[in-house]
Amino acid sequence: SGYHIAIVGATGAVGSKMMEMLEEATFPIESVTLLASKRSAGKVKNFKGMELVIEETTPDSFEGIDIALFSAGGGISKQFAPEAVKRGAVVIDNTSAYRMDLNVPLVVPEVNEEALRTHQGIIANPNCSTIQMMVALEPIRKKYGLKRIIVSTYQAVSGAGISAIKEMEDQAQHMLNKEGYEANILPCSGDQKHFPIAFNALPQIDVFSDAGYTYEEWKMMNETKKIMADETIKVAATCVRIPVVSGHSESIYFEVEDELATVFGIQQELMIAPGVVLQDDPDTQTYPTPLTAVGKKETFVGRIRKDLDEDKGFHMWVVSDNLLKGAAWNSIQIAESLHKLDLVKI
Ligand code: A2P
Ligand code: 11C
Repeated sequence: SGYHIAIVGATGAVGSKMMEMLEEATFPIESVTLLASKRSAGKVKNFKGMELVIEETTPDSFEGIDIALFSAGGGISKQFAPEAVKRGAVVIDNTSAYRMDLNVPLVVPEVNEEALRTHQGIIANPNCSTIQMMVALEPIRKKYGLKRIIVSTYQAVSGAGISAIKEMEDQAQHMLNKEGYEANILPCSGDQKHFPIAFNALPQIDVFSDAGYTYEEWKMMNETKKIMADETIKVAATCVRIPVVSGHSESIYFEVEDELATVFGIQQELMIAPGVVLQDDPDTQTYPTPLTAVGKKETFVGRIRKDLDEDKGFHMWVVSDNLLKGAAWNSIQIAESLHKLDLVKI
């Protein structure tokens, strides 16, 4: 009578939020299975007043599961998502493991919910910084067309997981106490050098890849084209980590096709757009910040203004909770959409 749901990575920064968001889901839930590594097996977490015991993730964990939400790193998704699908589950994967696979829909429900109809068992949740950019740009693209995006991000530390948050807090404490400090995780746990994030800004998220761009930047560029189903949109990204716990911010320059586009017209579109909250009034210093966006499911937009040299160019500032719309909430929304479109086998 309801779905059997599994969360892989239930102890992590995103997995914990998935549990919270699942508590607010409107589709019927029969059971919730919490999965993590062997290290966490036996620990207890609360869901809707029930005590659930965390289990180690194994292929058999997915027996009888209808919807499996993955957020335990790309390697775990590669290892276990096919096992879950083999056992009849539909996988909503919050890692980058399958995002660019041709057989895998990459979905932001406000933008391309219909892409879910082609799923073959695995659905990918886009990167957090891509998601909030898509939510803010899609209404503008629909009305005025979109030719080009140049984005710079100001990304929160929680995007790199719980251990990165702890590292930032420790560094800040030590620096304020004028003590020595260590850097072992950021900018990227898989890279050779590490730099402090407290009182700093790091122009590297994930490892470097082709043409001098990092993977995070490539994700934003490639995922945008896939989600908007338009290979011709020009996209360039610079991704920067700043010492904020949660809430990614983005400075977005974009060029539209329609020369009749105005700031007022864009504001009107964003005011009625799903998932968007417009906070844009310089006279009253109204604009979004990470601290005001954190804990909310929406994407907040402000500072919309025309470029002074390029007729069809505009700038805006976009903020969203990277763990919610950027990850857990978008995944639960995908599950809601799958239920609505009757795309879960049960
Ligand atoms: P665990 O807490 O047992 O290590 P974060 O992104 O916040 O760092 O969280 C990563 C998540 O991925 C955690 O829930 C973590 O569980 C989980 N994880 C790590 N390794 C494995 C594994 N081998 N199998 C399943 N889950 C894993
Ligand atoms: C960050 N965007 O803020 C990353 C986290 O591809 O799902 C998410 C990485 C991903 O560090």
